[in-house]
Amino acid sequence: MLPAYPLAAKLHEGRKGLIVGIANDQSIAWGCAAAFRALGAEVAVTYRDEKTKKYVEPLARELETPIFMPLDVEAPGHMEAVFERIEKDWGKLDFLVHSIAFSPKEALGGRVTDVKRDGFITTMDISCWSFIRMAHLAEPLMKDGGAIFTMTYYGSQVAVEHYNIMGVAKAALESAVRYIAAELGPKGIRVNAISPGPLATRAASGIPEFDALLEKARGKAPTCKLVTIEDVGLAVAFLAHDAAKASTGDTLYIDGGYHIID
Ligand code: 0WD
Repeated sequence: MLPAYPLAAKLHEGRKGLIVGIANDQSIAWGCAAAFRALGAEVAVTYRDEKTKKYVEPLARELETPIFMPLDVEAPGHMEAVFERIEKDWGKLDFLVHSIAFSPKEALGGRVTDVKRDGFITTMDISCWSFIRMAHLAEPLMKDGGAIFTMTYYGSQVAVEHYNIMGVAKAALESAVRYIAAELGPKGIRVNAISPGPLATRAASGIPEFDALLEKARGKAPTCKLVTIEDVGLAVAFLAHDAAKASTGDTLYIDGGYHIID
């Protein structure tokens, strides 16, 4: 069920956005899609492959999404096909949420010092380059300006145990956000990274000892709580609104204040 937010206005009525990275109803991307839809936006949704389609399809129905397409960022032409369809059906795009990351088990599970070239390239390709490419494809559709988001994690800033090569990819991603924000800012396109605290999603299940990370987050965050996908979704929807029109190029932490505590 879509959440009923205590906000009188449909803040995103008439706006159209693309959300990439829903794997199931625990996904951060689902939290974002639900928030945008509840606030009046139309959302296009993608699924990675036939396996994930069956989990994403009912969610797409709930969102009344008019564009529901496969998108594997490693598959040649997939990204282009999604943006072409958006161009054809909508002729514009107001916001884009990139919420995907992947690292092969042997790359993620080992030391950064030992990472093999293949694992490094796949990690960077799916977790960072796909964002750069999507920003490139979104630019011509954001004729009246727009807002672009990607998901990062604190392991980009400090060495977080078990986060390993993904921390390196997230540091590159945050840097890409700054450069793209600088480049697209004059066109009224804002670009931000969102850095949520740990959430028990499918992607997170690939990180060894993730439960310990959750416990640490709960214990250290000034709010004494874990964040939820609803928290992240609402923050992204707020940042996509003109109310946040002076915010770009930043990494916004939605982590209950975890990162400010030593
Ligand atoms: O604690 C967490 N869960 C945090 C996640 C804390 C801070 C940041 N993040 C980030 C992740 O690094 C990622 O960038 O948030 C983003 C979304 O992650 P999530 O919501 O935790 O993960 P999940 O629900 O598993 O969705 C990630 C999805 C994949 O799911 P599956 O389970 O099907 O691998 O990323 C997608 C896919 O749907 N994905 C791809 N999509 C297109 N092409 C690809 C690909 N090649 N690879 C993965």
